[in-house]
Amino acid sequence: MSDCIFCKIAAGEIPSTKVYEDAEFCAFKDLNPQAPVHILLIPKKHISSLLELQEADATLMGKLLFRGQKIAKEQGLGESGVRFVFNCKDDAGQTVHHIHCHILGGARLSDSFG
Ligand code: DGP
Repeated sequence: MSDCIFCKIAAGEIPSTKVYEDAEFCAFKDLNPQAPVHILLIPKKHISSLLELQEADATLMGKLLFRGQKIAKEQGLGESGVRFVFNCKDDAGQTVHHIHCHILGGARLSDSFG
């Protein structure tokens, strides 16, 4: 999608600090970190949010979750703990409309969901 900032990051058109990349996914450090480790993991395919996911995307998203597990462990969060978050649409605070998994950890995180 031509005006999507995460598509541009995936394509290397906008700089980011990437921690992982392959043909289908990339992961990069959040510009505005909310925890000592805050990584965004995306599929390169443009999907607006989890709410727009199609049955045909199920394998892709299964692979994304498994990749998220690997990245979390590589970041040293495998024992201490990690939070995986998908914000979807306005009430959840989604600001970038390209599906992304927040990978958060490195400190005791707030219990708040509000
Ligand atoms: P969300 O609220 O779930 O849509 O989170 C979007 C996140 O994306 C937010 O934590 C900030 C981050 N972000 C926005 N623009 C950029 C960018 O250009 N580069 C990077 N690395 N992160 C960005």
